[in-house]
Amino acid sequence: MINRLDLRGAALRDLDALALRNALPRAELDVEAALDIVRPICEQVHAGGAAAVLDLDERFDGVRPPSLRVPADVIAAAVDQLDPQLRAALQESIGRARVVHDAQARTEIVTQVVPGGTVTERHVPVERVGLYVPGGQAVYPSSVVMNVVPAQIAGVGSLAVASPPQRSNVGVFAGYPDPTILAACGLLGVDEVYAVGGAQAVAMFAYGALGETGETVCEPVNLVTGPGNVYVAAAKRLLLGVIGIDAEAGPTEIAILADDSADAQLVAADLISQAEHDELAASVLVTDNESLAAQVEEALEERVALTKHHDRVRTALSGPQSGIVLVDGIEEGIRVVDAYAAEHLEIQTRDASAVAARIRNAGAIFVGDYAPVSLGDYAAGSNHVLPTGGCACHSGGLSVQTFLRGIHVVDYTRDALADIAGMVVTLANAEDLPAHGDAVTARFE
Ligand code: HSO
Ligand code: ZN
Repeated sequence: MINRLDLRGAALRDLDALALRNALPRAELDVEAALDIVRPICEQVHAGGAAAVLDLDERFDGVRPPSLRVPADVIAAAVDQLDPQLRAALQESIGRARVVHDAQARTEIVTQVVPGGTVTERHVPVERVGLYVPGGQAVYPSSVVMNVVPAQIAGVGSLAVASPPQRSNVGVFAGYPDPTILAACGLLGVDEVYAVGGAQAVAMFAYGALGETGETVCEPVNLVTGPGNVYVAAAKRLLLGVIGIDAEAGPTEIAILADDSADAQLVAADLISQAEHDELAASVLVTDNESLAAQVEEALEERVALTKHHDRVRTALSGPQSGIVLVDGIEEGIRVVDAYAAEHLEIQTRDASAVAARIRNAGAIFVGDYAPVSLGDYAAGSNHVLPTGGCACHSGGLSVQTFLRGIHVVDYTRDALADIAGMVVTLANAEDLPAHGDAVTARFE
């Protein structure tokens, strides 16, 4: 069911980092092609405000919400009706995420560069954030937690959530987003929730939305975060500049680096766990042990047949984005997983901590037998919004920092400026920008 790629011997040695990266299995997400579809949708929202958003809800999600903004009593009802066990699990997940993200809070850093000259770095939260929560094939209250917790700890003053209306909702929830999404918002104290999905949600956040009589239904936001399908990614790309974004999330990925000490059943279970998300999800095993590879193939066959979403999982595992990569040793394996830069990387080897310490490129690293990606998805305390598609080479996951801007506050006395004035003039002249130098010398004439 899963492809094999043999990179033993010369096959790996002869590849430089880029060639290696290109040789590895990976999903291609054609965001560019989706731009043409998304552009008129964004224009429609820009021109038509709340009424246009509701029209698009009807067109794409097959239901017209009673109101674009979800009323407070509907959010309260979702919290009330939440299954007690799920409520306890969400609370635990929120609590653990808060512990980890609290530790990321930044303080002001004052640096005295010279006597009388200081640069202070202040960390100022983004004023207003729009969080997108998907609701098609996937309904993830856990993603509400992962986005809202760091934003709140950063001190974001105004936080709005958008999630698609669900055609199958009944009673008070009819025409609104999935009740578990609403309940997660309620538990986190988020009371501004909109029934809108896809590109139109990103456009609504970017432009804001006025109602029929010119009243504000949704204020524009400064930053949009949260995962979504290719249309959400395309809208983020299109509207970047009007808004800031976290990342263009692609299909989820798990890579596992394993040696002969790994348990094939656990490796198979973890590969399947992320394949469950999406037919385009990628599951990649990198190992130096042929017998483990064979055992994992066997275990996949057995386990896939028994898993609920077996069709989706089988498609993901047999797709070109998934595979078992054979390497000569763990050294070579490290090279391969570093080139791949997986969203999630599990290390199931001897001395797993030491191997993990050597990894440079991964969204998150899961060490040993007792840290499966599923733990991180829900309740490790770590964030599960992570860079996909190789973006872990240059980006990290969502954190408190995502919602902060560092602002340098420059404060020099007359003497401190006088001391450096000559060098500023020299540098300005070297760039043929003499007015820059004049702005300094003018202070001493
Ligand atoms: N593995 C997904 C997150 C998720 N898993 C949500 C389950 N629910 C991307 O990191
Ligand atoms: Zn997951």
